[in-house]
This record gives sequence, structure tokens and C-alpha cells, in this order.
Amino acid sequence: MPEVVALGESLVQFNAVTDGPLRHVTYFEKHATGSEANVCVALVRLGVSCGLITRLGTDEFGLFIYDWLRGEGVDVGHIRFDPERPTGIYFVQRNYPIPGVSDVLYYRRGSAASALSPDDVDPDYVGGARVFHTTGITMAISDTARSAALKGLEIARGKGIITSFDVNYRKKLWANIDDAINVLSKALGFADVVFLDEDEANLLLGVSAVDDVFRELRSRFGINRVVLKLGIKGSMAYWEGRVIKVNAFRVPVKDPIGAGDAYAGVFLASILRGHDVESAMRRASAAAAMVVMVRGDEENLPREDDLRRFLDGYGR
Ligand code: CKP
Ligand code: MG
Repeated sequence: MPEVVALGESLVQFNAVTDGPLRHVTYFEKHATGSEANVCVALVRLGVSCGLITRLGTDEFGLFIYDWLRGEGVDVGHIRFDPERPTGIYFVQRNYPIPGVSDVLYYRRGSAASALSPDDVDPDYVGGARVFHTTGITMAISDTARSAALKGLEIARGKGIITSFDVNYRKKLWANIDDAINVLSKALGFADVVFLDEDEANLLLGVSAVDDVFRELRSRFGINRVVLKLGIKGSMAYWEGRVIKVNAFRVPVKDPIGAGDAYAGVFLASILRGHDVESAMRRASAAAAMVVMVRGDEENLPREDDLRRFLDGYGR
């Protein structure tokens, strides 16, 4: 049984090789991505076993993702294939119109993973893990995927397994903002560990000052373990009464997509392997920096040795 079980859609990313508006981009690079899958690969690369519950099409892209995840050592035993539906894909436009910011164009409505349902969530599989992880993306892609994610969270909660939730608000995936607020708030009610950024805090809690965010999450949802990502300003955590701040590593950015998942995955792996929170945050920040230096979300996720070399060599 894997130590971590994650649930969510893995998609093929087509990342523009050149900067600028997609209408003028000719070449795209293909990558296996998707928030929860990224977290799985981050964990596995650091020696923490992880399984992904998802659905893929039987198309070429589904086969690519399956082989990729299997090759990385992610447990694929709970991935189902759906011959009727396609694997989700999306395109990434980089550095246009805002330098350093990427835009995504999703083709995922009706995807195989959007048909995820509570049937996909085996209570014994989730129950055998130490952590169950999912995100607000899974809450957004369909009603059935949302029910699956809530089932996973409920099972984990019931069995005393740590529930980890990354808010990952994606405006393009929600019909309206009120839906998003209601559903994501419901998910927070099941979360032990939460990852979010300032915009997401503002959306869900109506506050963005660090102390207010931590206080609201504690008083409204009883959450005692929070990581607030502040982009280039670094990250802060509220961890069982302690507040910790860690700076970000400044690196040349090719594509910021995937930074949050690198952070979450390496943070969870580090906590599970006995690092204190500050060390886990530092390692997670390093991994986020490593991932944004290239296109694709998973290729640059570090192994232990890469992480050590980055942390030792940074700024020398
Ligand atoms: O928050 P992040 O930039 O780390 O998330 C990136 C992932 O799942 C990316 O892989 C993409 O496929 C997605 O988030 C998404 O559905 O937006
Ligand atoms: Mg994120």
C-alpha cells in the first residue's frame, strides 16, 4: 500500500516552445502533468510511495501518461481506462502578455478523468495510506469527480489519516465564483493540511494578511497546519501554533506552472521523512524553483541528491 494516495486528473500539457501568443506558436513540447500527478511524482522521487486514483482515455495520451507515471514509480493500480472519453489536454502560452506569467488553454471538458466517481475510491486503498491528497481542481472538473474527492477526504478523516488539500483555484473551471467558494469551503472542512496562496485566501476567507489567514482557517475550519505561498516573497506556515517564514529562491523562470505542486509534494515528502517544518519549507521552495526553470511540471522534480546539490550550491 502506498504511503500517500492522491486523487485527481492527470493531463497532457503542450507547452509552447517559443514565447508569445499561441496563434503564432508553431512548436509545442509534450509533458505529463496534472496537479495531483505532479505531487505523486514529487513524492516518489524523494522515496515516498504514492498512488494516483484517476481515469485516463485509451487514446495515445492516456497511454503516454500511464507509462510515464508507471515509469516514475507511481502506483498505477487504481487508474482506470475509459475507452469512450478522451484524456484531458491543455496548451501553455508563456511570457505573453505578462512576462513571467503563463496562460493555459484547457481541452478537458468531458475528459476521462471528469467521469471520476465515488466508485473509483477504494476505502481499503485510501485507508492504507498515511496521507490522502487532493485539490480544488478535482472539486471543479465535474460533480462526480467532486464526490469522489469528498469521499476520499471523508474516508481518510474517518480513519485518522492526514488529509492534505491544495486549494488550487482555477477560475476557468468554475461556472461561477459562489460555487467555487461553497465547494472549496466544504473541502476545507475536511482538511488537516492546507496549501493556498494570497489570492485564494482572499477568495475563500475575505482576508489576505498572513495572520488573518491563519486565524480564519483556525477559527472557521479548525485547521492547524497551513502553508501560505507568497510567490517571490517566499512562503509562510502556521504549524500547530508556530509561524515560520522561508524565502523563495530566485531563479530564471521559463514557466511558473507546477511550482505549487512541486512545493506541496516535496513539503509532504519531507514532513513524512521527519524533517521539521522549516526544513520541509526550504526543500519545498527549492523544488519549486527547480521546476519553474524548465517547461513541464515533473521533469525537474528533484531526487534527494539533486535537492542537496541545489541547496548547497545556490547563491555560490
Ligand atoms: O499550482 P500549480 O501551478 O503547481 O499547478 C499546475 C497544474 O493540474 C498543471 O499540471 C495543470 O495541469 C493543473 O495544475 C491544472 O489543471 O490547472
Ligand atoms: Mg497550485
